[in-house]
Amino acid sequence: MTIVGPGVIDGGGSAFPGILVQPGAGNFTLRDAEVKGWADGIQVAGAVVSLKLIDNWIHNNTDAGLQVDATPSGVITINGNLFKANGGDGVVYSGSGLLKTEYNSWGDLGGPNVGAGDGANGASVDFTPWTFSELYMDVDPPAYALTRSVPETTSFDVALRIDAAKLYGLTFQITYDPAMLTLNTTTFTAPWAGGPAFRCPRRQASSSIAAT
Ligand SMILES: [Ca+2]
Ligand SMILES: [Ca+2]
Repeated sequence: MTIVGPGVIDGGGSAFPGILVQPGAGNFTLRDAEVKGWADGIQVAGAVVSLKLIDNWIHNNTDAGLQVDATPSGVITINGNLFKANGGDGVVYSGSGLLKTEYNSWGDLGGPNVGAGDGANGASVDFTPWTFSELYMDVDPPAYALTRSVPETTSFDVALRIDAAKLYGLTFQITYDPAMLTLNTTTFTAPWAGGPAFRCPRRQASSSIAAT
């Protein structure tokens, strides 16, 4: 079975798992979905053959983000997911050996089990290396703080900042009300353009926006 987003699977506080993969299932794939508001976000309730969880956002479930109850066989690919703000661990694994969950994000630059990061038991889950990205906008220069008042027709700068680790790349979308603002220019400077691929906390791009 394959579920491909984008889309939200929202339990609204349900006591059940958002997705229950039954023992004996084969080739379950979940990609580009948001799973929130359940007990376990995804429960793999027994041994399955091949499992692919790619680029999902699994957050704010009251128990585990992903719970795998037995040892899977075949091709196991669990990459590019963000496990964040789940009540239990981000990933719980009860099978034998280590469940490979490399190149996922856990909600903290430092990885799982620290700061705001979801939990993961290193004795059962291989979560190293992990990724991280957090994009945010700020007025530029930042001394103006989060809000800034300008007269109509005046241009001002905003900066796009990111805390990130071990990403090959990322995409983002800036939205604004074209009735209120005009985008003048967007400037990308190194390392946004061809910069270091690994560990680049707090990089900056700038945009000039005019109040119309
Ligand atoms: Ca559970
Ligand atoms: Ca590893």
